[in-house]
Parts: sequence; C-alpha cells; structure tokens
Amino acid sequence: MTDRPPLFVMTPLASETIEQLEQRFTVHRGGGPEDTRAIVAGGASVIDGAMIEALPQLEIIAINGVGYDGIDLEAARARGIRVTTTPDVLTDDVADQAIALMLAVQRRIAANDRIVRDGGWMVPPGRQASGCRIGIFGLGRIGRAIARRAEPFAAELLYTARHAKPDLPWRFLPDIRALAAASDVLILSAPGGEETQHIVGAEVLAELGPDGVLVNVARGSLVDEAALITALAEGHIAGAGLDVFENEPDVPRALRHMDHVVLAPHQGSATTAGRAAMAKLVLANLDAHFARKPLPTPLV
Ligand code: 8YV
Repeated sequence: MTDRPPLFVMTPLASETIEQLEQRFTVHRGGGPEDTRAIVAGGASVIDGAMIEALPQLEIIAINGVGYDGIDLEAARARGIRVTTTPDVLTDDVADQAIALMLAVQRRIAANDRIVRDGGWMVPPGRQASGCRIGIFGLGRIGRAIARRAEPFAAELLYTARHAKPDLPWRFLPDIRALAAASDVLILSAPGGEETQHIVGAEVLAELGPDGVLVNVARGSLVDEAALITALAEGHIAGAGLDVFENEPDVPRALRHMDHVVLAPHQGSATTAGRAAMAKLVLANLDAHFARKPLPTPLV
C-alpha cells in the first residue's frame, strides 16, 4: 500500500481508468495530500503556482486532454515537474463535434427535436449549410481536422493562425476580425489563455453579421459571453453552437432559452473510444515517468 505513490485525480475519469490507477497509485479525489507525487488533470483544470508550491513532492501532471491554459507551466518548469497531454487521440472527435454543432445550428436540429417531442410538426426553415464561407480560428491539429471536414460544405475555407501555412490550400487572414467579416460560419479551435482571452467580443460578432454562426469547441474564455448573449438576442449574429463556456459548468440562463443556440456540456473529446485512448495515454505517461523512461507525449 505505502509503496504506491500518492496520486491526485482532479478530473472525472471512467471507473476502469480509476481502477487501473488504483493498481499503481494511492488515488485521492477531492484534494491532493501534501505528499502527492502525481496529478491527473483535465484539459481545463486549474493548477496555479500556489498549488504547485503546496505540493513539494509533485513530479508529474498528466493532463487527460490537450488544453493546458489552466496550468502554470512556468512554475512546473521551475520545479522540474513534468507535464504531459493526450494529443492526436482526440483530434477527430473534437473536429466531429465542431461539424455536428455547425450543422445542428444551421438546420435547427436541437430546436426541431424539441418541437417534435412536444407533438409539434410545423417549424421554420433552417439555414443552408452547404455553400457557405467557413472560417477557422486556430489551425493546429484540431483546426486542420475541422478544416478537412468542413471543406465539402464550404464555398470558401478561410483560417486565422499565428502564421500563414503556405502548404495548405485554404485562404489565410491575419486577424480574427477580418476572418469573421469574410465568414458565414466562424469556428473557434485555438487554445485558451491570455493571448486569446475574449478575442471574440462585440466587434468580431458584428463582423460575423446577422447571417453568421459562431461555433466554439475550444475554450469558453475565447468568447465574451455577455457580448455573445447580446449579439444573439439582438440578431447581430444568426446562431451559435457552443461546447464550452466561460464558467463551466454554469451555462447562462439566457443561452438556455435561445432556439438558435445549440449547447453541449464540453463533449468534444467525449466518445467511448476517444476517452479510452486518452486514458491509455495518461497511464502510459505515468508508467513511463515512474519507470524513469522517456515520456510518450511530454509537454514539459
Ligand atoms: C476534455 C479538453 O474534455 O482536451 C482538452 O483540452 O478540454 C477536453 O478534451 C477534458 O480534458 C476532459 O478532462
């Protein structure tokens, strides 16, 4: 028992994953003891400098996801704490979710489902999903996977990223305002953090315009949620498909009452197979670390 290193689990995991962790570690949930040597975090978990300081034995943070905007990487680096993520295995699932939300908003899938369940049949028509201009903000692994899926729907595919990617056939625009102005659908797939905090506010939404749809599978922090609610309520944009929110799991009441909005509880990577692959990678990183072997997917 005592030779099993203390591990703190900060994110919901499948019971099989917890069982596998329990074979290797003394697993704590709800709070890490002072002698915590490993943490399993979620992509949106917050591990700040104070927390790192309070855990002097911490050696590794294994993120069950690709986001690390809540982790103080500088503090981790300074202490020699390793940080790992689960890249690639969730790319397709998150990209699928972006396309699902885009189509669901345009074709009123969720709103119509509610009407039919209530015994209704007469509904307003949806918006054409094919032949629109689709703009993708953030062209990392997930952004590219979204682009490949969106291409058949798009009259034109555009993107904004830190740099133009001349090897790709899509049109680069240097900033998100220009991207929103040129797009009918704006899909967010960039990391969270200071650089992208509230990058979508009233001005970008005004550029997207009354026929424009916003899809967010990235982080809630990218969007000024109050500005989004105003834009949706006043018809400055046509609709939104949201998998992520500013203060999860709180979803503003106003959004919950809008038929032109489709909501999901941060489900981008949540498929049975995808989550199993993520868990496998989390375990592989932890096993490698405690066996003093090279980490499969290190970030730090
Ligand atoms: C997960 C995520 O839902 O990868 C990320 O950054 O936000 C999602 O894939 C999350 O990490 C689950 O804990």
